[in-house]
Amino acid sequence: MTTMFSGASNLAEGVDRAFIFIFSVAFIFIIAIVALIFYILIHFSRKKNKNPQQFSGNTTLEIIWTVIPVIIVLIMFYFGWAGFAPMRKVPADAMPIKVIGRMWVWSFDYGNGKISKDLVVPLNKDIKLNLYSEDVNHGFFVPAFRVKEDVIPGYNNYMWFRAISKGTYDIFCTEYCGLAHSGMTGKVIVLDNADFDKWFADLKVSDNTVHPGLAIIKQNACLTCHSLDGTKIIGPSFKGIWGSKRIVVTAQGEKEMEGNDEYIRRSILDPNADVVKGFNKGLMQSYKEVLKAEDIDKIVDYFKTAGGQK
Ligand code: HEC
Ligand SMILES: [Cu+2]
Repeated sequence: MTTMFSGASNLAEGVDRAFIFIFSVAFIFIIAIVALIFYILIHFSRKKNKNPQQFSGNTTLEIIWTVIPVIIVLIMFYFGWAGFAPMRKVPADAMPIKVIGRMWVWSFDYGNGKISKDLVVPLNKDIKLNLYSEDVNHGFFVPAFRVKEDVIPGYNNYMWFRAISKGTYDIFCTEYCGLAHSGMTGKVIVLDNADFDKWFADLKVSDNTVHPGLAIIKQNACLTCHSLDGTKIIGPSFKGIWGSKRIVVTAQGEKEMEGNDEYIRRSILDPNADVVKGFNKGLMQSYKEVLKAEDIDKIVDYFKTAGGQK
């Protein structure tokens, strides 16, 4: 069935209806106003009207140009409200998924041990997204679903939707959240129920061509801030991190630290305790809530055995 509404979620139609109405009114008005300008320019030109006249007050006209816009604006409000109200009414049996925004990556926690960087959802099922930020303000936006909500640290925001057509759709961050904000994108993948169940039950990390520690580093987007080839990005490169010396700034002053097991663990769990000299405090957030102890073991092992390179 093709209609004028092409959004991929149940909420899209309400948004599109408001948009189409407001756009049509604006379109009709711009045509009418421009036409009127030309009419007045020609009809009331000096050539045709040698003697200027003074007018004042016209009650009929004033009533018309007050009442008609009020009605139009109230209709806009009606469409806006009718599209918006259902967005805040989450069905009681919606499937909850936790969305975590952090500089500059989205991740989706399904609560069964499955954490994904794509939002995978079953077709025609109500989904509730609980939106959390680990650091600054982000905005979670799926244009094809016509849903968008702010993701604010310390405030548990939410959204819901039901995907109504299979496919892959873009996710964007719509609050400027720092250097790589424009790269803070993702995908929503809408699957059949059977495919979704298979995906949902499969808990192993699929990428086995790379070191498991590197796979975890990639999944958690550590590489938006850390390179593997020695280049400084936002943080120090991982290249040669194992066994090397660096100066760190602590509350007690500067000291030299070696890139060993204990230091790397602390850097990941409590990044702002020892801040590498020449880099900024407060950019890297703790991964205490994100990485399991065995994930960190794998990262440490990757640094130890592969030296933090490809
Ligand atoms: C938003 C940017 C950012 C992200 C994402 C990030 N880091 Fe960092 N990281 C930094 C900065 C900046 C520093 C240096 C300041 C400090 O020590 O806190 C740092 C320091 C480190 C250090 C110490 C490096 C050294 O040479 O002493 C390690 C280890 C580390 N990060 C690991 C990770 C891991 C693992 C991840 C992903 C799970 C990660 N970081 C994600 C910004 C980031
Ligand atoms: Cu963001």
